[in-house]
Amino acid sequence: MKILRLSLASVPLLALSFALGPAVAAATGYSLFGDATLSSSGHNSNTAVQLRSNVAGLGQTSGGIDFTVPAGMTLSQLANLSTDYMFTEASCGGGSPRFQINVAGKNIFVYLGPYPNYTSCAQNIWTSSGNLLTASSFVDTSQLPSGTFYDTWTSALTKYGSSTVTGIQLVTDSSWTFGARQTVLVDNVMINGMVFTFETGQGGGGGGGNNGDKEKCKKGGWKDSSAGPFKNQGQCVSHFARGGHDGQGGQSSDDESDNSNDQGDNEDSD
Ligand SMILES: [Ca+2]
Repeated sequence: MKILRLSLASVPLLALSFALGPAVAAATGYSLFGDATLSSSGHNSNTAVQLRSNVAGLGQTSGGIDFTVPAGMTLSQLANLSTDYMFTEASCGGGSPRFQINVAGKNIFVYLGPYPNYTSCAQNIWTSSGNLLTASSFVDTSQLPSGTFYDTWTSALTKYGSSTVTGIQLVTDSSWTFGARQTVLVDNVMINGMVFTFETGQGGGGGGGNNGDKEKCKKGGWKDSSAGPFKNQGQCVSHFARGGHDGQGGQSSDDESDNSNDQGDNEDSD
């Protein structure tokens, strides 16, 4: 649990990791579909994603998150899959919520909730799935050749380990089994080393300086900023306000044109 609780101080670390390699880059790579919305009640945080399955005729009957995975990743390279979740309406059952691991144009399903029925999830309490892909974890490979509903992850890897994973979704769509709306909040989805916290500005979009980066200067974030070192918050804000190119981060090679004495001029700008 502790490992999933990203504090504000972790944000610059994520940004740094982004700069060093692709592993964390996809932490911002997700999209919502169906009845899925950002919710202001995250797990020890400001934001989660609310997924809903509405009964037929009263809205969309499914909601989900589509995660971007690293290009070329094979099933055998997938070692960790988990999420925090909390039901606010109905429960788990009827085959959802579930992760869908896309391989060979089909899905491997990984169900949330207690084995073997994946039913009777509690309401209004955050629960961590733990890693759903341990060697003895059960996954549903019945869509694939030689697959079966209760397949172990080890067995799945033996059969399909070299297959490319083209995407991963987290879906809920079981209103049909409850005859009522099914609503679940999910947060801190972990796919290998990538953690999706759904917080505003997570990862900064990877596109260089912007307002999201500027925000990270606040509340002491300037001390840990990977773009630094900075002398104070104002200098950090100023750096990103200029698009991250003012040379205060030590890369002053070709920025002489606008170096009009920018030391300390923004210390109280916010
Ligand atoms: Ca969150």
